[in-house]
Amino acid sequence: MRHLLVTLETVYKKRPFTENIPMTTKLSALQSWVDQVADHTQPDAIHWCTGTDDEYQEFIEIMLSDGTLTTLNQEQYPNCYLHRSDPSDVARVEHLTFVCTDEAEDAGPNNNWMSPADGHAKIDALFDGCMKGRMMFVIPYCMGPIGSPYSRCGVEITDSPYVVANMKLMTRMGSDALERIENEGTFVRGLHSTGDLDPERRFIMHFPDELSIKSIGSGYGGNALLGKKCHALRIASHQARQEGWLAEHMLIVGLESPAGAVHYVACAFPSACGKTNLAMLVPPDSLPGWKVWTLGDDIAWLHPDEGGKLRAINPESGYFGVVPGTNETTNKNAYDMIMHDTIFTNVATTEDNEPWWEGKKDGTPTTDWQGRAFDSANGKAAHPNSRFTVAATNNPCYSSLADAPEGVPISAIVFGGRRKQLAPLVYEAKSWKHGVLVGAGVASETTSANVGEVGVIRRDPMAMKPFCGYNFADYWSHWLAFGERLEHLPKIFHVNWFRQNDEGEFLWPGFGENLRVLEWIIERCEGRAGAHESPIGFLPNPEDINTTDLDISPQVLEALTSVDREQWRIEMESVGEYLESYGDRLPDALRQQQQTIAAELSKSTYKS
Ligand code: GTP
Ligand code: SPV
Ligand code: MN
Repeated sequence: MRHLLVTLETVYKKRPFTENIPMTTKLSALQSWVDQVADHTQPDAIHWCTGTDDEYQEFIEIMLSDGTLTTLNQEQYPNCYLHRSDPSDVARVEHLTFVCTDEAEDAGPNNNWMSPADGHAKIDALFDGCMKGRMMFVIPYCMGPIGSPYSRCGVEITDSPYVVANMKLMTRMGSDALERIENEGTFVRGLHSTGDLDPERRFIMHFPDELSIKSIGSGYGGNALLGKKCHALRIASHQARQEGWLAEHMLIVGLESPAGAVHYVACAFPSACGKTNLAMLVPPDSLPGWKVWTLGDDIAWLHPDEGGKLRAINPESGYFGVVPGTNETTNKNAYDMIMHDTIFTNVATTEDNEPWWEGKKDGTPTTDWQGRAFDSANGKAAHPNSRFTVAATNNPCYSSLADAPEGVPISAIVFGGRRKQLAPLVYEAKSWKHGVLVGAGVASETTSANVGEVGVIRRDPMAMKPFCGYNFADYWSHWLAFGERLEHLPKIFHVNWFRQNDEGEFLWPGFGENLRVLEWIIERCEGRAGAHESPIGFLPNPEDINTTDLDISPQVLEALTSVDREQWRIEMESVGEYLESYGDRLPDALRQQQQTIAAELSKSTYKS
């Protein structure tokens, strides 16, 4: 390893970019962009990432030697490392995230806006000379299987070895991606620097018309791993609208019934609302014969195929998942998966130097996420948004179809949110158009995945509030038009695992037991399960949910499967007001859906 470190020093530090950089790509557009960025940011040296396992190890060694990483207990957690981020840099920063389009209206009220000229000027000033004394890394990556027509490539330039290591675990990065980029000639340009980590000088800017991203001042997750939210959602949603597909904040999971039928389902839940857990679900013993396969846990790219079916790929190849709450009971697959070859960010540690987090059943934290002696007076031991980064191949229920260029056919789309009250366990939309309204009306309590207040209900349409790269009104129009192009429309559902009683306890056991709800969803797709129609959609009767061996009272099940009509009427009114805030661009079909349901709820004859 020492030898490799020396190699980095000699190869890159002795060849400053000003002196004859070797031509490392035959794509001149890429080469000249890299040269120009180097001129602007003044790194000591440049390294083009090849994506090999040896290179990953080399980066790990560099980070261990400069303190970016520390080693965790290698006997219990082989090849696991801990990164403690700057305490001011622990989550996405929606208030510092901008979409820069010529017209503010094109970014929409759902985004912070700046003109491209102002955006570039503001952020370019911060990039001036920011890599002096640092290395610059060029990361070619491919979002989606290298051979898939649905995949799209990008290049991230960064000065953070932590970003390189995370990108290696989470994307298909390196030489193969570079080859595809050179053949295609187009790629998303992502420029990132950790800058000085001062929140005053932190911005994440998107230039959708230029297919480019500039991010400075944060080294954390979605702010810094530009392939993820910045490219695969904000830029990709813009591209998808132009090209006739959808880029969504959705997990993709395969559900194999005891009879052997496999259905693939795509679910959009807001950040920290259960995607990773559902994607890796372990069937409970009381539902024997079911198998669950993970295709993706965060992002889905959806295309109509030649036969008019909806197909999905996961653009990522690894997970950046929430650690707290993970244990043998809630998510055994994830718990096992993160016991090796994992980078932990902002967890606590035990005396034995094992990682520790709230919800872990064994061990006692002695050091908190900031590296201080743990004292509960300082709050939690692990940061609530502490994360694991692992390659998808670590996942015990990883589906090999995640690498299939043609993706998987989708039977159902499921929206969901985190709501203590009101939203029932599950209901089914009456049509695609109604489903678009259900998605547009998603509301959820805010979580620690973003800096800011936690637990406040906000509208989070399609779980895309922080991630849609253009005006939501145009996005809903695109969803409506997209449905017209599908011959076989997937059914659309809404779920809520998070209803609580007056004591603040969850009414539904969640996690593996969520399979019972997925079973109903699949059987509805097959035309088998029962339901009754209500103004909000089709609701299961209590007996339609498989409760074999489930410890749940009839009263609780009744509460979970029914709707308070008056409260829902108020909710629909609020959805209507929210939609109207988008003004003239709001598609009429969506307004009509809302008005039809609001009118039905106002009729006194309806009883839920
Ligand atoms: P992002 O990575 O931020 O997009 O989050 P995510 O949607 O993948 O959420 P994740 O599965 O990581 O879950 C977030 C938190 O919710 C964790 O602390 C989980 O333990 C908890 N959680 C997940 N599923 C359930 C559930 O069914 N019931 C309850 N009560 N909690 C859940
Ligand atoms: C989310 O916040 O939805 C995440 C984590 O998945 S991040 O990568 O930071 O966006
Ligand atoms: Mn997410």
